[in-house]
Amino acid sequence: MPNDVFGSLDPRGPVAAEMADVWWFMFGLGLVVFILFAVLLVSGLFRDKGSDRGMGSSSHRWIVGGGVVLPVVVVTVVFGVTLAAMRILPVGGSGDAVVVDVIGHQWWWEVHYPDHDVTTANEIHMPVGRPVELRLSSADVIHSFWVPSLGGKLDLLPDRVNTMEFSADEPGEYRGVCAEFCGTQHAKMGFLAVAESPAEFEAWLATQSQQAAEPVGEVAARGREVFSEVGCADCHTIEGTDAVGTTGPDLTHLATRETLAAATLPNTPEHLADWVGDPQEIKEGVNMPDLPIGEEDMAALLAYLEGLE
Ligand code: HEC
Ligand SMILES: [Cu+2]
Repeated sequence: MPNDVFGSLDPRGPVAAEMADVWWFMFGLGLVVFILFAVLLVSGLFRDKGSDRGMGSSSHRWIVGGGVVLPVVVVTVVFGVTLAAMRILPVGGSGDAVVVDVIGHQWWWEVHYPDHDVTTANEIHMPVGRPVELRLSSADVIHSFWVPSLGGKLDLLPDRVNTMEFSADEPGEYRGVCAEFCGTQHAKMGFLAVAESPAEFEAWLATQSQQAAEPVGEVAARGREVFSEVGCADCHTIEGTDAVGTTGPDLTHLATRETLAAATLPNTPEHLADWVGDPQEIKEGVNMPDLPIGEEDMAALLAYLEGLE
């Protein structure tokens, strides 16, 4: 699980930094207007009533100034500052960007690196300092992609691809969320953006582009059979085996991931057993059934899954 959970006001990348600057500017401006308003209100309350007589034209000026001129000036300034910030936001297409296709599902994230033939889920690895071009779409309903500390936030739509870029200034694990209500388990649709050194990123790509590890030992080998027998293979792909389902996440390198079920649980043997044994208990309504599996077969299955490095 991420040990660094930053918010949008603690930016870790240029896009998020620009957005945070605009936020602070608007906050400051709002504060000034608020104080001005409060001072006028209080001074009006304590004014001597008698002195109001004959001030018709001055109250007119207050209404035009405070009700029309001031809002127009404030909104125009905010508009200008926002436009200036938007100009530096990349919208895709910079030459050396890492291209990542992200497909939203109820309630997890499918992640592809088309240039490297890599597929994973709920984890986006990225080299520090290099832009990532995200091509976002959805397999079902509308979702929204958001990593607060890296910036962005863009909808994933079923019928088109939305593109956005961001990058990270320093290594770290940045939590992302689905920011558009997409069904009962919307709140458990998280992911990690993992920013690492270019060398670590290349090593990660090299691992992920390989086929699944062969099971070590008899128990794990039996686990691979169980995976097909009980129907896991209908929904999950494990490269290099006959499991080619696409309803659920690709499990080829499951053991290298930090979380399970879209950043809902840390990826430990205990949580893996809980999840496979009773996914409906952890994410009610999830598109993975509770399958009846005998104790011995379950132990074999878990041994196999834990070996998928
Ligand atoms: C009907 C389709 C279906 C079947 C059958 C199925 N799964 Fe899943 N599985 C899913 C879906 C969908 C998810 C994603 C759930 C989520 O996070 O919302 C998932 C998630 C998982 C995950 C977590 C992956 C991750 O990276 O977060 C594991 C592990 C897993 N399944 C293992 C299994 C095993 C083992 C079996 C067989 C006992 C199995 N699944 C059967 C659909 C299925
Ligand atoms: Cu969603």
